[in-house]
Amino acid sequence: MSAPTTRAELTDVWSGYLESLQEADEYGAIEVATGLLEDGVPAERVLLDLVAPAQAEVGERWARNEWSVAQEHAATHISEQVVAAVAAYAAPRPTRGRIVVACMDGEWHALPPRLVAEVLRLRGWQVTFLGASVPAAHLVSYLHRHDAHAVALACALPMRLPHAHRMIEACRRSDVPVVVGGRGFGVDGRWARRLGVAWAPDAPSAADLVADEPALRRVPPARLSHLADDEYASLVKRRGELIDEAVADLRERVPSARDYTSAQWDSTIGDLGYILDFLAAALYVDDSTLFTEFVDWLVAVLTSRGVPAGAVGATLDQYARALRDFPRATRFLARGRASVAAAGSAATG
Ligand code: B12
Repeated sequence: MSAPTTRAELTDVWSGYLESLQEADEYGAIEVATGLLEDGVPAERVLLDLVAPAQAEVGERWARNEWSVAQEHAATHISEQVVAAVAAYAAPRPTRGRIVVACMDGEWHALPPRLVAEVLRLRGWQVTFLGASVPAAHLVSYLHRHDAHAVALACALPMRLPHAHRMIEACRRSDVPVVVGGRGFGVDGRWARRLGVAWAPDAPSAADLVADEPALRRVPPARLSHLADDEYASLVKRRGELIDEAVADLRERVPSARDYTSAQWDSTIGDLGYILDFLAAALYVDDSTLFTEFVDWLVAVLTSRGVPAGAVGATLDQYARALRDFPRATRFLARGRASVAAAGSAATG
């Protein structure tokens, strides 16, 4: 068989690959990837047209409750092994400066930036991959000790954007140019622009950008004057108290909540916290769509697990009562509420 030459042809191989992920067949998955390399498919394509879309599909199956968390973890582990096998096969020698690649503090999605790191390596850069959740202070001290041409920071969850901003600023103080990426900055990178930082939609664009230092340094300033209203800071300060109030409200409103197991409470409190963290991030970048996109996602995930959309709506109402003195938060919560109502009527329809 000749080597697949188009993305569509790779897609055929992809279904076999996905089956290996589903069956947790590590050797099968590695064989598919190395088979492509042996057939002459460039390593970069194997990473970006096979491993990356398969991982996105893993996420969709988890979100639809078709795959368990354990299946997702097994598949992700296999993808990591595949990336390592592809990197070992290609074994590029660095001819250019050092790029430090790291996840934002609190960010555990290390595989997407790992793919970026390998693509940068394939393009000749010497890459130091620091992996998941790197505290800002440690990143900065690393940058002080090692001469870096640029730092590439990853963020998969928009709720980490305020942390991302602090980290970007910390790197800038070390005079190292920063490029960011990952779905946390929005599909079109609009929240990166708000934070005043260079953004790349994918690994090849990141590679082009780091090769163009003037472009990397030529970024418009952050537009965050709305933070003067203090809503973001006050919400963060009141986070614990707001969750306690929402739990009390839930106990009163939903009699069956009194019989929740501790695991059910853990996940409920986790969701109550996520709602606030996404609301806080939306306030930080002053964009209600960050919050409504999250609400849509949460409703879809919960309804696929048998939790009605109304449960999210009632929590948003509770937060809206508690935050009635916060005009922007009130507006964002109302938009989230409308999104829940739309999802509810779509489900009924
Ligand atoms: C694997 C995975 C995990 C693993 C990560 C392990 C690891 N080693 O990476 C674990 C189990 C830790 C995890 C945890 C969680 N996850 Co998760 N995860 C995923 C999953 C399935 C795959 C991620 C991946 O590898 N994607 C493949 C890459 C290639 O795709 P990509 O992001 O588009 O990357 C490209 C570009 O964005 C860009 N890019 C990416 N990063 C960077 C960085 C730079 C610097 C640059 C320049 C470019 C760039 O280049 C890439 C290649 O071209 C995604 C689904 C998805 N669609 O991605 C969910 C997903 C991201 N997770 C999700 C969620 C909700 C979570 C949790 C909150 C779940 C929970 N309740 O605990 C936690 C949060 C943990 C945390 N604080 O970080 C949601 C996020 C939804 C949302 N509304 O934001 C997703 C989308 C799943 C879903 N469909 O609902 N997750």
